[in-house]
Amino acid sequence: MQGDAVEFQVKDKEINIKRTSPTERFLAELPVQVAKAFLFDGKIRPVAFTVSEESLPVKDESLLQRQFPYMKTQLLVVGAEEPSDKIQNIAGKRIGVIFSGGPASGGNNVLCGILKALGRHNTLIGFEKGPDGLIKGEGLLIHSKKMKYLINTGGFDYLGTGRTKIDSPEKFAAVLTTVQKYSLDGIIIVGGDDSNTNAIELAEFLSEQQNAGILAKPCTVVGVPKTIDGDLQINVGGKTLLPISFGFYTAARVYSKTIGNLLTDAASQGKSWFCYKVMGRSASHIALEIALQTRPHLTLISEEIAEKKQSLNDVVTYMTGVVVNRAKQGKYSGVGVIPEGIIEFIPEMKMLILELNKLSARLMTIKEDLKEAGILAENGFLAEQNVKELESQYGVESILKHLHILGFDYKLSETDYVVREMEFSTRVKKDFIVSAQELSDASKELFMSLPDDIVEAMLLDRDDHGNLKVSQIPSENLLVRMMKERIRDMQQNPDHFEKSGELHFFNEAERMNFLNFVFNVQTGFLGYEGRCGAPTRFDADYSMNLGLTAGSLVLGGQTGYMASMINLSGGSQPIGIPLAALIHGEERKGAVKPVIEKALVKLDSPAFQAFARNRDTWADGNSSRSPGAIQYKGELAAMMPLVVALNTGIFTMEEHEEGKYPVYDIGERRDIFA
Ligand code: FBP
Repeated sequence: MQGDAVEFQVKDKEINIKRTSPTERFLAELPVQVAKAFLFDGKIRPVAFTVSEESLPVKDESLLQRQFPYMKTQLLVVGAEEPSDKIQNIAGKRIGVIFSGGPASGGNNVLCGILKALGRHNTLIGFEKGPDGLIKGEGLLIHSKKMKYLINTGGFDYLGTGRTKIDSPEKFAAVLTTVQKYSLDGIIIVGGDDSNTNAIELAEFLSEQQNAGILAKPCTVVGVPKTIDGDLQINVGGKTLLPISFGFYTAARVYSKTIGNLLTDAASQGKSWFCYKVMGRSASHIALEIALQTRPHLTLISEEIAEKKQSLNDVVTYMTGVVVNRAKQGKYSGVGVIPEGIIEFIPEMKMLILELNKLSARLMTIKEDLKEAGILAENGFLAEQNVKELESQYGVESILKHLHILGFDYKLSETDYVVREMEFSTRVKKDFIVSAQELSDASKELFMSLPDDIVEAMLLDRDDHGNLKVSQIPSENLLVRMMKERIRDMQQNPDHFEKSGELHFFNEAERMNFLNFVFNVQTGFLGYEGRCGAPTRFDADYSMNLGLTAGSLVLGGQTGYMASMINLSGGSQPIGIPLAALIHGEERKGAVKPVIEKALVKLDSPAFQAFARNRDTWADGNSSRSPGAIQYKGELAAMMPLVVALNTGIFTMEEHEEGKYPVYDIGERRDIFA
């Protein structure tokens, strides 16, 4: 049983954030905006939340009842009836915190916000390397002296992060031990959709433990919306409850600066194209924000491709069309933006990935079984064992087939199979997979036609949450290769393409421009360089306030909620969003699992509509923009993400056309050390 006064030891880790550059020193002093709700007599304090009348519509009622009976679905708001001095006098609480998933700028400001909310009489304990830290159970003290090193820095380099899913009875039991060891009253999980799924599952589990009398006091769990992907956005009945996740804007601005520079380069040299993939996993919010910021010649939005059921061939036809139209006008350079997750949105690729995912999930089970049976050793495998015992389960044929797909060769001796790990060539791996007869005919054909680098990336192990590692798939190379082939065919046989209607020249000059065109193209990937830059002022302020909200939620004993700030251009207010309302069933690792639904780009959203209305004009290249470096001083520092400004009605595209920019207003600018 967990007692109230457990003695505990917490490591005080030396901080490795040195802040020696002039910019870092400047940012250490930069005050952040704090919402009025958190200001009491000029001091930053936690707020008390009350349960609003409003219940959010749930996505899957029966799933909720089955899996999350303890979780609530009402919104939490700062209400007048709950006196804030009560929460401000709370003392002796111990709150754990982890970062989870990929890094995003603003994470350290979340820590500062939580610290500020907890005040001097409660304790914040960080666990390193994400959920693994909670499982391992070695906490470190995060105290206010660290704030001057952490505030307004990018990255998670103080606490670290990880992608482990808390998904087995052993892992849950280990977290319970950590909760008991540190006598935790709350845990804050700073993460994306998968990490917030971890949060609600842990919230439910810890509620059960308390109800069963195993935990003597409640330990609540609260999430903070983090991810550069921007796919945590919540809008219910036209009301924005979560405008964006923190970290999105910084990453998008870092990439926009580079795309803006490439646009200027393309216009300067006039002879090369740049086709860049940009991070964002599934959703294309980042690609859309970059497009609105820089107006490149060509941008793909995955959600549109899926909605219009465009095939790989259709996508290549569209892209080639933009390049060829420019070439006809003698414009031989340009910039294309490709969203990271595109491959999963092209219907035939999606089908292939689903089939490969199923195969991969089964292979993992078989691999575990083979290990358990001693046929495969833990570390690198060289085992000479009789496989007879597995015969009854899978049949020898099946084992051998799967061993091949897993990358193992075998030899049959008198009594034993000798199994050995092999580096098979991609060609051989492809043959094994196809011979396993697990793919449909259409997928088989597509799979065999894909180049080796794409196949290799598709066969990589899935992450702990069952996600394909889309950042490793060089989709930009695949598309460019296909465009090159198409343009070469067109140039070799223009009459044929003219007859089929795919090529049209208004005059001889256009024809000559096209025939003389050499499609020089460089590809690139903008990804990791955007995740840990110093936060924009928007992210710095927003994440600090999310930290204050999360700290207030745990102090108030709320569980299964995600911190959010609404009304970003009007002073801003903190709210708590019930995670239960965001859960739906989704296929992961070959089975349907409860997960938080990702917010994808909506084709009827004002941000997408603004892009769609203008992209043909932007293809021309005369309207491209270069947003330049992130600003910290002056009016440009107050800029906010265009997708948020457009989607929440803060700003219109017409104002953007006029050269105005959207600004946010969270509250009052404060030196948080005071
Ligand atoms: P989170 O959603 O966990 O914040 O991660 C976002 C992301 O940066 C994606 O855009 C990208 O696909 C992925 O992480 C890359 O992950 P990894 O760091 O494991 O390579």
